[in-house]
Amino acid sequence: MKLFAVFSLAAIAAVGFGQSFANPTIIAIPFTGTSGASTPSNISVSGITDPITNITVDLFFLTHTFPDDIDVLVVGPTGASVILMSDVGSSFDVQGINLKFDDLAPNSLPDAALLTSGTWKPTNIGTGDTWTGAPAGPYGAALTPLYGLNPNGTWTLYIQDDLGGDIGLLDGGWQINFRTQPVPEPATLVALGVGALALLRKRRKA
Ligand SMILES: [Ca+2]
Ligand SMILES: [Ca+2]
Repeated sequence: MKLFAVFSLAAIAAVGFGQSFANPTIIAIPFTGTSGASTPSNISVSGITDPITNITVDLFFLTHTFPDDIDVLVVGPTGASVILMSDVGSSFDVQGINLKFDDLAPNSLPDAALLTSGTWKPTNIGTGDTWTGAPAGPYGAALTPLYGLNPNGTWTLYIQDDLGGDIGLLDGGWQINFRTQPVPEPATLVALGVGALALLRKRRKA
């Protein structure tokens, strides 16, 4: 049991902690323009003190009859931003797909093919996107530059539909996920080292 506890602490130190914050409110995506009463959609983040090693964002149950119309922007509490997806997926209808955005994903979303559920790099095709009510650009293209900024405060999702005709919705809202790397206190490191050494000695004697 004691050995397990030591290894568990080591494992936590290796992979870090995950914390997620969600806003499950449905966001309607109208023919064109911002998304009605639910936009901007806010998530309040608090209590993160350790350095961030990864940020991902989930969009839940996206349905749209012309995904190329959709532009999705996230703005953090410092004003730093990232375009999660814009002008991708062409005219291929999507129904209830789940998209996770992660800089570590192997691929970007397709410009001219069906969007499918999965983990993707933030993907923006073209330039010059605007979001009604959002801070002025320029906007970021990746999540990595946000890792070193204070994450506590209000994160805002803006969805713009940039062409008439064709509508959709984000039926499950969205979520932001942080992975943090605890900074061990020197005393904790010493205790871990002494504990592991004592266990090794004990096992050798046994
Ligand atoms: Ca449209
Ligand atoms: Ca674009």
